Amino acid sequence: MTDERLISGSDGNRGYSGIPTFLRSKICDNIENLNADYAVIGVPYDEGSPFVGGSRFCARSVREHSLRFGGGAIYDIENDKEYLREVISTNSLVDLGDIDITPSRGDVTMEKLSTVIKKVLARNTMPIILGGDHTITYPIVRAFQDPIHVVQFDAHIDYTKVTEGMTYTNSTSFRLLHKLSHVRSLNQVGIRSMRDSKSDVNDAISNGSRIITMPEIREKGSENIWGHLPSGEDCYVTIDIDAYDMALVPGCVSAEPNGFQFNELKNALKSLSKRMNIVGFDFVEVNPKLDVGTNVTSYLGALTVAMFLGYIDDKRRKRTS
Ligand SMILES: [Mn+2]
Repeated sequence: MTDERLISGSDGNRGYSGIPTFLRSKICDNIENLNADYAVIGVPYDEGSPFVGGSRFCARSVREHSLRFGGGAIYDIENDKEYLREVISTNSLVDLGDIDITPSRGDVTMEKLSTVIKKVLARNTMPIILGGDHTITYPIVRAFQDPIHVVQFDAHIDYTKVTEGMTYTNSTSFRLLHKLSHVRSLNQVGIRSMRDSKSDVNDAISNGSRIITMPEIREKGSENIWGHLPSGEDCYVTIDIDAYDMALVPGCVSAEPNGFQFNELKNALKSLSKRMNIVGFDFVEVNPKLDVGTNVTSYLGALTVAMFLGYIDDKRRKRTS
């Protein structure tokens, strides 16, 4: 028994064992001591969801399903390549836990979120944020100071006007962040919902948004849709799980047909990370309470976040080596 471990802390040795931090990364519980390339932050907030609540459990469930990636790396047989091995083994990815939530005070909670993102950026660490609903992208983006392009993968433009004082909702986020002076461009990709209004779409376009629809993505190929973005500039990315096709995401309240297939989103993220300097990203809108028994939507979320982080890190390593 001498060389066997009796207890494993956050490490675990099976998909169902260990304390669920993202990809079993170490917990950093004092942001002032943060010393890592990447930090995961959960935002268990769904008070901005006007329809069915439950995405407050998204971050926890995505973390849990990230434990299923064992072996200390993400391996892609399609190009026989391992991602994140060095990141994981050197603890350059850490998990900061969740934003402290003040229930029924979205304004207070979102102020905390902006403050945390500012502190993470001040430590020269890339924030990776797990929602929560899509409200969170506006408070995140406003915490950045340098000019950035914003790329939103989504079925909806989330561009409604603020009415009845409802600032922090998942449908107003992109109208609000589009007004921020450091947002150089807004690129809304995969938009297809017939619940978006013509007037909101017109507003987005007249404010300069580049909307890329599914027919355009399929005509060009999802790796060839970034030609309008100035190569190498800073870019923040947000991925709404409903960018994926309805059939792939049973645990998503806002799912729509004719969305991204897995390989299409994979190629879009890979090519975007090559072209732009990604400075952070968020992943939102999984509702584990609606999911099927295997929680495939959370698993798809964990896979998407880990894969995109792998592409971002791969590019950073090539640049510094
Ligand atoms: Mn959205």
